[in-house]
Amino acid sequence: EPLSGAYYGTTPIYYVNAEPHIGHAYTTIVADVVSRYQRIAGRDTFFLTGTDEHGDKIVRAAEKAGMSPKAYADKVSGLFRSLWPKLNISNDDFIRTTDSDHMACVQRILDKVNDSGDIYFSEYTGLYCFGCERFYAERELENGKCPDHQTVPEEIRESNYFFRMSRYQDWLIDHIRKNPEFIRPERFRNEVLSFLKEPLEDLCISRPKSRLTWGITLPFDENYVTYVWFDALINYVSALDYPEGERFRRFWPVAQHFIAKDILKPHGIYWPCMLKAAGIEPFQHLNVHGWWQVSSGKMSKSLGNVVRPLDLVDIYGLDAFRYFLLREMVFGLDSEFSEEALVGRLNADLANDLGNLVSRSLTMARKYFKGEIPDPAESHPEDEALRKSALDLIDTYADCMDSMVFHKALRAIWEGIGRLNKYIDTMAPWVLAKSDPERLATVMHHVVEPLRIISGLLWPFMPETAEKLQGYLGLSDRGRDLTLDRLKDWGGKATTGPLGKAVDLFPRVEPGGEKKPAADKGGQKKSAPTRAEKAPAGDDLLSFQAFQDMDLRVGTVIRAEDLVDSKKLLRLTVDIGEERTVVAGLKGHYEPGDLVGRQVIVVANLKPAKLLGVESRGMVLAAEDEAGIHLLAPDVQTAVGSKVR
Ligand code: ME8
Repeated sequence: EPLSGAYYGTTPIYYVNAEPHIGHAYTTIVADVVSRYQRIAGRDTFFLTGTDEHGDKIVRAAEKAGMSPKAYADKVSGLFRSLWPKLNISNDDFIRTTDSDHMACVQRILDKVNDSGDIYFSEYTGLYCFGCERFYAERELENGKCPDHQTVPEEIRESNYFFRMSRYQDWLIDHIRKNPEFIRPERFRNEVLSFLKEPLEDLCISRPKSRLTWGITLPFDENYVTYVWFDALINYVSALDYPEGERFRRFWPVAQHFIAKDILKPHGIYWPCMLKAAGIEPFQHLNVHGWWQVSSGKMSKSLGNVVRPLDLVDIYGLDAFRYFLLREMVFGLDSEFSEEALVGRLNADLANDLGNLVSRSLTMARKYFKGEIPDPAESHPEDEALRKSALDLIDTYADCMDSMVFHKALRAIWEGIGRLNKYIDTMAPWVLAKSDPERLATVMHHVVEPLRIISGLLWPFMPETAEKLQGYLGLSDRGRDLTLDRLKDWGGKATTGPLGKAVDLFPRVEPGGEKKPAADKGGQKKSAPTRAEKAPAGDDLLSFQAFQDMDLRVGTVIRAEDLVDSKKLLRLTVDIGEERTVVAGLKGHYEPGDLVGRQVIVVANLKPAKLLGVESRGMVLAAEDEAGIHLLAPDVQTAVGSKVR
């Protein structure tokens, strides 16, 4: 739906009983990506994160650490606060529930709800889980145990204050039904609705000070502190200076919360009811994602399977980490975290697709025009098609971002990268450089403009990389100033200066983080290796035996056919003393007819592989440069089957 000119996004405020791990990093990065997106969409944005510091859980963790709750909360809250800049999180505020403004705001809301008759005092006996800090109804337990902690809850009898949540059940069901996007994606909306089929119980919102003192004192009974969730949820409005604040007026109507499914119930049920009781409009959207899991379990401190964000950032770089989290997880579903998958994406999507595109484009712009591309001449249909697809990409991207399907937004950008790489291959600027300088300028324009668009769309995800790229492209508008509207301004020349030199944006890596030696880049690199690239040293050197193990043979192509379903592949039949079928990526570089009779070098002892249903038994050797792919062959006709040494 159309948003107004403002946007407000929040993360959960994290408990200070444990160090941040990639689960916390994920939600916060998602909220950051969306905030940055909203900024380039031209909206006035406010982005909030913070820490949740009261309650039993924190007291127990502090005791374990031999510290007072306040000193302990200061320390761990500080860990979160100092982590975020390292992940390039652009939050506008960081709230702590121990802030005096927040505490005063909670008391004000409690008074208001109490005055309107929605709070009552009552004796209660119930099953209490200390891990969750809440009472459980029998039917919520699994085999008598807390479903989250797998511990048997303790029976506790005490007098407490209760919030008449049951009063708002019908209103809430109605609100969720009328606003299908209130809780999204849909599976979580359904989960809340199905929970609301049972009668809603009132919520116990106090803890006697005899049991817990680390909390906000109830304004109407100083023998009690506020239940931690009734305290914590209010952060979302206290940070906006509810009720009088200008921020509250401006941003509350467009509030969006980001959480994982573990805290769906407090956010999907308690919070809207609390707001209603306090006379505050409901938030706009609750965006719920799944869990990052490690070896199929939820990450948790007690299981000792925590993945620490900074360890990964140190090894692979921040933007690769941010990209991976957003590309890999489907928002709303669980994902398995694996370092191999991260490395795979880094090498394939970042080093190969994006890195190569940027480096070859800028290299050509500098080589052919010293970075100043002249005005384009008349465009051809292929240029028009590329331009249209690049502009359409902006809309597709915005749709995906508005509906929280980040992996699709990224996939769309990578399809754009693929189209641009293909356009370069087809237009072959290196050929035009020799034959048609005017056409070359037009083509290079159609390379640079989509790159500018891609840099802008990448900024929310990978701010550092995008700004680097915008620098190479000589753009005067960068980062948040390069808005979606500006991106649509194709060829808006005023913003473009001379193109700079691209450094290796994303070096390829091995799992564990070793950068691959330059000579190993092989086919990934489009430009010819220079003399400056040294041979790898030590362990990276190939043994003589390893080379000997390769069975390289001279062969003669006896048949070559088009594989109709493939954009790249031809099927060759090669005589190497016996007939071999070899599927090779030569389409577009060689006409099948021209290959027959040619000599080639075949890797003869390669494991067979099925490509498009054809079994390929071997590979042909070729060299690659800007002009394309060139088959290797002996320099005089040589007997088929001869070994290459
Ligand atoms: O619940 N996968 O704080 P918390 C994905 N203080 N996200 C994860 C995750 C995982 N494995 N683990 C944690 C609290 N998260 C309350 C919130 S809000 C008013 C009060 C993320 O420190 C995810 O966002 O336990 C989840 O909802 C949140 O951390 C829970 O953080």
